Amino acid sequence: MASNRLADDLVLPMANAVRALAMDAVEAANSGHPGMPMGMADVATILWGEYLRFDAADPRWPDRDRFVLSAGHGSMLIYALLHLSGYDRPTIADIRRFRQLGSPCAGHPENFELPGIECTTGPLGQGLAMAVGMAIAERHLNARFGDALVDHRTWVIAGDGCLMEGISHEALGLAGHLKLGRLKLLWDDNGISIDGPISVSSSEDVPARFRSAGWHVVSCDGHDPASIRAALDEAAACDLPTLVQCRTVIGYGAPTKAGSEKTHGSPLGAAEVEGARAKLGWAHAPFEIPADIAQAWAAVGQRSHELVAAWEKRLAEAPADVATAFMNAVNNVVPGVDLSAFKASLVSDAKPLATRKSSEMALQVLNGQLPQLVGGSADLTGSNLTLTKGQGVLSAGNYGGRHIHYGIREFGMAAAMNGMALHGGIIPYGGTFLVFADYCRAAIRLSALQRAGVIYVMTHDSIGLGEDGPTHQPIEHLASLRAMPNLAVYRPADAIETAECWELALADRSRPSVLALSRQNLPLLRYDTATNRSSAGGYRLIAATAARRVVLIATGSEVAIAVEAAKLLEADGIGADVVSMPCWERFAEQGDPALLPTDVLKVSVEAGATFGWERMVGTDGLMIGIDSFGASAPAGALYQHFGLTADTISSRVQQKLNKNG
Ligand SMILES: Cc1ncc(C[n+]2csc(CCOP(=O)(O)OP(=O)(O)O)c2C)c(N)n1
Ligand SMILES: [Mg+2]
Repeated sequence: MASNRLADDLVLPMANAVRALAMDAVEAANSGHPGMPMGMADVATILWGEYLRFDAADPRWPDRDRFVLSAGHGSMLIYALLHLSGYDRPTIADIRRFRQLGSPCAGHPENFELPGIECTTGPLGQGLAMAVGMAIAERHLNARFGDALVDHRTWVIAGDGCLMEGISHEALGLAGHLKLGRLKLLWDDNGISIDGPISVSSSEDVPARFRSAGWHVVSCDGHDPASIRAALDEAAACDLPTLVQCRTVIGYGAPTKAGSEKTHGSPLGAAEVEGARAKLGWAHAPFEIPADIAQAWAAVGQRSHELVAAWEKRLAEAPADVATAFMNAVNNVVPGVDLSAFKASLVSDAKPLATRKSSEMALQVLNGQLPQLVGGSADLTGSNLTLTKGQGVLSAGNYGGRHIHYGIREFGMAAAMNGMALHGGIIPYGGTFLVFADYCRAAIRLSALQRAGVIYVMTHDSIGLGEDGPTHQPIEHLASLRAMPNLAVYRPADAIETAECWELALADRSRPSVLALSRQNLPLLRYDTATNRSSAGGYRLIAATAARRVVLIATGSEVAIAVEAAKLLEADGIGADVVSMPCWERFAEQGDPALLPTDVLKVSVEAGATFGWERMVGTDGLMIGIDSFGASAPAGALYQHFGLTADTISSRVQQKLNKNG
């Protein structure tokens, strides 16, 4: 099955080169995790040396196998593999500066630092869940472009921690259901985590768990090349997702600490390192790789040259439109979308629509224009309105479908979408209720950190969802999402803004977006469609008629209420601007600060926590929102109860103006 075998007498010294670099780099940094790379060095050497299809000279070859180090704390493993197999970076100088400011060899592997690092890992379990997304992307693109262009595997190394995390349940359940046979998970079964033996906290039968989810399971002695090869052969040949249980010794080679949690996350110390060198028969100075081993490793990085050349030839022979569509997809080139006719139809109909509904209508058009859009929902398809006509469902029997039933797996969905976006070729969007953004939050954070342009369709975005009550009503969610760096949070006010926010989210390929959408109908507020006014983050929707004394700043469903409140104020001779602010982040980047003048009362109106609105209204402004949990009642009654009505807003503004004198 493997394309070639490493010479038997080379496997151990090649693996020892990995071990030595891991020990030495952790020693130099006086911090890091030597145990995992030392334990998995033999498995990784055989995987990279004989199975993984990659070309160090062409790290972005679209049909490369994906390798995910889900146990990201073992980052020195991947840095050593990349360096030894001949990637331009990391250099040995980079590795000497492991974990230091400016070194691409960060504490945990970061996809934006080094080609060859497919995703950022460290938060345990998420690497595995992202790999599921990569494996979905591979099958989907295979269905779209055929075996000639897309035919690769996704290999993951995960530790006990990854498999103990709850997200592993979601990830392996989804992978088993979708029969992702190209996904191969190598479990570093060393029986140890930070607190000591795994038995202090877990008694579960991990292989049985995988089997029950539809995976094939093989096991091997992770320090015996023949056993590793037999397991990897079986895994590679199997058309089910496969768990390869690799029984290993953490810190393998360390004379007194091997097999103990002491090797997990701290330097071994000079004496132990010296002892390990002796035990492993590695007589070389720190960071020094002898020429024969360096050469053997360099050959590993070059062994797929012919595969790449053959693939390039197939690409060149493909019909021009197919080749262009493929390269545009994998390079994340988003051809301009055209929603002008759609926006014109919204204006001519001018009927009230929930923004989740206008999102669905926009998607109907967008899905026709952008074949790389792949949607989905965590079992709320009919509520999130993410599935459009003709999109087709992606399933084990139809990988070409473009909508995924993720099941009730919000975190798994979000992480899978990260994997799809990072694999390339797909722009993923997926839905759940905004309140469950918290279930996805750790993956949203990784979208942002990894610069992955995932689009989160989060509906039922306030008390406006009504009767489901406070468990389902987001309060602090907008504020908490806005607090996250490199995430654009959109809360459109009507159908036109919804279309605009979709345009912006699609164009933004290096940061994720959240679209917070209403369950309830909202009137059309915008009749001008020539320019995308949401792109500035906030804009003056209505200008004061009387002398301006107030600026009302609102988002989403509260913009229409602010417009009514402004009318009441104007009727009393108080001039009021209304600013619609669908996206704070864009407003900070390119909004017009003159919209928020210092000499008038500024008032925020949003059906959520007021936390943070001081930024817009100042400490002397007025913040109208909800700083408690919601309640169970019809939406209209809740808006009354929480004072989010034109009457209440207008009288609170007048009180504040009177008090200010
Ligand atoms: C979500 C998450 N929780 C906690 C940690 C901190 N952490 C890093 S490694 C680790 C133990 C992992 O055990 P295992 O996967 O068995 O790694 P090994 O000790 O075998 O290298 C923990 C708790 C983390 N990185 N991510
Ligand atoms: Mg372990």
